[in-house]
Amino acid sequence: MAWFRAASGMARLAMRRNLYVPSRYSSVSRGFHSTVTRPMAVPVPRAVPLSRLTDSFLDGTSSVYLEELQRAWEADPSSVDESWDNFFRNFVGQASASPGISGQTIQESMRLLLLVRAYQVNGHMKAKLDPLGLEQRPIPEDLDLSLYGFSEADLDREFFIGVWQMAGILSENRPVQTLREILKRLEQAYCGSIGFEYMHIPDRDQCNWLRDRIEAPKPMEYNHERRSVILDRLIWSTQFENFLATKWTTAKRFGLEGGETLIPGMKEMFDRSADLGVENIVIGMSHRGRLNVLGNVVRKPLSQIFSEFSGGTKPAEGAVGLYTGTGDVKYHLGTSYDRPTRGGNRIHLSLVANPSHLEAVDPVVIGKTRAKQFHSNDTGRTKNMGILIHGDGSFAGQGVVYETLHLSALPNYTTGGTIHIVVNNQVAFTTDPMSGRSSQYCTDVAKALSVPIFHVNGDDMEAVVRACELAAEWRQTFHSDVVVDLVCYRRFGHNEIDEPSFTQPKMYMVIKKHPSALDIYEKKLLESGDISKEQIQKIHEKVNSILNEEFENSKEYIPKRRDWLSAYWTGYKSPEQISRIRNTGVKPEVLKRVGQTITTLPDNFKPHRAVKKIFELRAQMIESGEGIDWAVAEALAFATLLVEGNHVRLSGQDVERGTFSHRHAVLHDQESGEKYCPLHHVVMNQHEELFTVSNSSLSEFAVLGFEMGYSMENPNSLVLWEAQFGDFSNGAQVMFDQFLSSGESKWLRQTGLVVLLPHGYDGQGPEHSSARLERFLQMSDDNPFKIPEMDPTLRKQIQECNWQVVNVTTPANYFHVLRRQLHREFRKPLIVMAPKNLLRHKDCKSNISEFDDVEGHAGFDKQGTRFKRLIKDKNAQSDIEEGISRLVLCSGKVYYELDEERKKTERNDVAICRVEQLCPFPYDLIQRELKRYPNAEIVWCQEEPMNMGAFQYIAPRLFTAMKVLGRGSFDDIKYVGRAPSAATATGFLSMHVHEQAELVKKALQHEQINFPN
Ligand SMILES: Cc1ncc(C[n+]2csc(CCOP(=O)(O)OP(=O)(O)O)c2C)c(N)n1
Ligand SMILES: [Mg+2]
Repeated sequence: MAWFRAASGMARLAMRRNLYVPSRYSSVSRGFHSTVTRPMAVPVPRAVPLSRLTDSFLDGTSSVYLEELQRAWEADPSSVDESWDNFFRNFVGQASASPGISGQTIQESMRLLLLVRAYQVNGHMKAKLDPLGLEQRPIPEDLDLSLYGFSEADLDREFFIGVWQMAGILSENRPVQTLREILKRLEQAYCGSIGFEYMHIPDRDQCNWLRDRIEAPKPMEYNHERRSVILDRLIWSTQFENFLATKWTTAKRFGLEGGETLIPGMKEMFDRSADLGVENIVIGMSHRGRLNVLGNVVRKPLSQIFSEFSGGTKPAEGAVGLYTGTGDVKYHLGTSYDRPTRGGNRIHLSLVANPSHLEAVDPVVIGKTRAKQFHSNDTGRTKNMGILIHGDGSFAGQGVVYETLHLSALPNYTTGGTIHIVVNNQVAFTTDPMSGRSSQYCTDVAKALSVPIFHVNGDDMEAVVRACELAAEWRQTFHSDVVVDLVCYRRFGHNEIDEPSFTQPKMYMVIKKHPSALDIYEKKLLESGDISKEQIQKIHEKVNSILNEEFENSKEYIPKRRDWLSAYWTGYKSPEQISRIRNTGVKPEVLKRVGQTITTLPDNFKPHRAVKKIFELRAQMIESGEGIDWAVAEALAFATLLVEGNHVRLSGQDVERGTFSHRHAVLHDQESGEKYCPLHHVVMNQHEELFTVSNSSLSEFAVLGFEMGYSMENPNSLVLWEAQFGDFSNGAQVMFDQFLSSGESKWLRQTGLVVLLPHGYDGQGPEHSSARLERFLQMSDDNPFKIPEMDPTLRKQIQECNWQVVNVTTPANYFHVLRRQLHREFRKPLIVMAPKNLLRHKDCKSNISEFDDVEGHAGFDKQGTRFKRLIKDKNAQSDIEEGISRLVLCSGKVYYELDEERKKTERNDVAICRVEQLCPFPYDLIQRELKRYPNAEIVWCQEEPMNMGAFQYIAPRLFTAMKVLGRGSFDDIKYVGRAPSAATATGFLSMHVHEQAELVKKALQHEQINFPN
């Protein structure tokens, strides 16, 4: 084994060198950007004398190969060819089993094996991927025969390559072959129209599975029937764009011209997937070719597409008052249809609506797919699949791509593999790949995962189909992601009115003369005699006449009532339909029973000492019905919803234990390390995913997107995402802006997603205090100067608003606001400013009676037990309290500090009300309190700086409420809180303590409050 140690030492050296020397392919390749600006000298490939092995020859990959071989031999000498058996025996000092094979033969064989390996690793670099032929990629040195000591003269010599326990060329029981034969096979397998990148996958079976297919003895040939279908599909794809271009010459449609083979590729991929058991496909894609996909793949009626082109999307006729939202541009809309497949199956396709923000839809699609799998009990994840279509620029550039890829194998996020297709038109708007990425391929980010990447020349129709089919087979076999990089071009500008030659003159000179993929395929089929000119003509005429017919129909097209109540959503109310307000209290016996379940641990379970104590305290809370804290209230909300048959899923960073060590939803046995989740045992034979709590990857954007997509599938699920410390949620800003706050309005899709944002000023510095409450309120769409209908029987205030923002101060109110999410006939996102120090605050406790539905107890208001949008002052109970000189309105944990200060200062003439629901604004309750305190000075107190927190949102609404009652104007709203600030909070604890004490003191001061001065 000495030889190997020496060789692998050299290999390591060589690898280390590779890390320091910039790639020599960097300076010339169009697609590969190097950080080195001046081209490096390119070493000339040199022949290696047969008799000498050098370190450059034994590079990292080769040494791994030999290592593999040696391991196989050590395990079972008969598993390698006799010649290798002899070879290794020589090195370990054993006698050869059959002398006779010369050292020379062995060395040549070894080199040949390394050549095969080199093609497997780097063959894609020589593949003909660019339809325009502009890409000048130097052929890697290790595909050069001379590197292995071979020359032209050796081509017809026979070589001994052995037979290996490996799929592909090396498994064919043809131990002797000419070099020419071997090379031909390798070139055909790896250097044609598909470049296969898979050697980064460590799993041997997966690599062998691929080798079997890639290195097949005969190139794949489609029969006449398949070819006719492929041609038909390509004609549809091509004609569709042509038709739109002629009818709407200047409309933006982000045409697929140059990448038309995508459509037949996708259709063949879907057909193959359906053959292999897929029933449902969720698709996410951006602008490029989206209309073509909608029309030709998803089968949205062409007349509808054309009608939308002519007049834009319109509200349904005659549907006065029907909620239409703001709508969106035509190339963003989603839809879903059932489509028959080639194999006679039916497949349900849904294209998820998306914003312009490229790639933002990726995690949403994956989350939706996962939810489909849960709700259809698709435990094998073989019936529901996600497909993402990307652009080359955005795939390489957008971080959410990486974040989404990294969800792919996480137990609570996996969907059993997503197929990614990159429509790689080699340009992003006006930007060349050189300026757009630092990697060789736009797909290199996917190499972080052990998944194959198929680069395919988009002009080779059948290669595209092959790559797409192979991707479908891979996904169904290995249940992991796979990438198809469709290398094509963009025939016109970024959109139809853009001039591409301003920035890519040379490329567009080539494109102008370049035949379409359809021309190329038709020519190929004609030449092969597979199809006649007349047949082709016939298909063209058929497609043309259908397109024209549909165009005529589009003039009469009347939009139907919007299809937003899809699948599980039947019966849910749109914003214009009143939904009854329900109570959310739960029967005491149910509370007791689930309470016991969630506070009891199995006898043999050994929790951490501190956790044991926590659970004992929790059990006491349930037993006595007193002092119920935040964590127990949350668990009770989850448990009671589960008992009622709902699904609950909570995800986010460290949510299982809880960032503040308060939740303990998952416990760890201190001896065995086993986990126990009490909420998994609430109902008999509970499905293991019915309650899901899961620590997520350290991502905000993708994880929130995932949960967002998840929540949209089925209304009977409470889906929650918790942002660590609240403040980190702005890493997912696009999700809040583009999806959560405006998705219903743009796309008429509801979600009841709950976002938990820990919030509160307790001296932890600027990134652990704010959660940016003001942003959520600023995005709320309730009119600050109009009081909507507030009568409980007619109230639609929440339905009409884009989302709800609450800052809750009692465990019971938290319990009700969570339950309210599902106990209503519509769904609305809920932003919760969640507490931190209230999690353990002595006064932040609730009595069990505030959770139950029994009449006559403390929590039972006039209307019953439900979420309190406003909590009135705990002292003043009469309808009119004339002796109160100040009404302090506040929200969140500052209440407890104000209450403490009031006690201390004995200011019994000050009333403190908590606005628990900030948005939509509880006008009715605010007015009730204003009336209760006719002589009170009105103060808004917050702990955030003036330009943050709720002040800017509250002020105009409070003013509107006051104006109607004749209680003054804007000037009569006194602000108490921190001064305006750039940073959300001070980083100095002492400063924080000082500021906090000052503002609390000021809210309770005897003198009138001067504001703004
Ligand atoms: C996140 C984001 N940033 C910027 C844009 C503006 N934009 C629209 S298309 C585009 C280029 C996209 O290039 P690519 O991903 O290659 O797709 P292609 O248009 O070439 O199909 C850009 C930058 C956007 N839509 N989204
Ligand atoms: Mg592009």
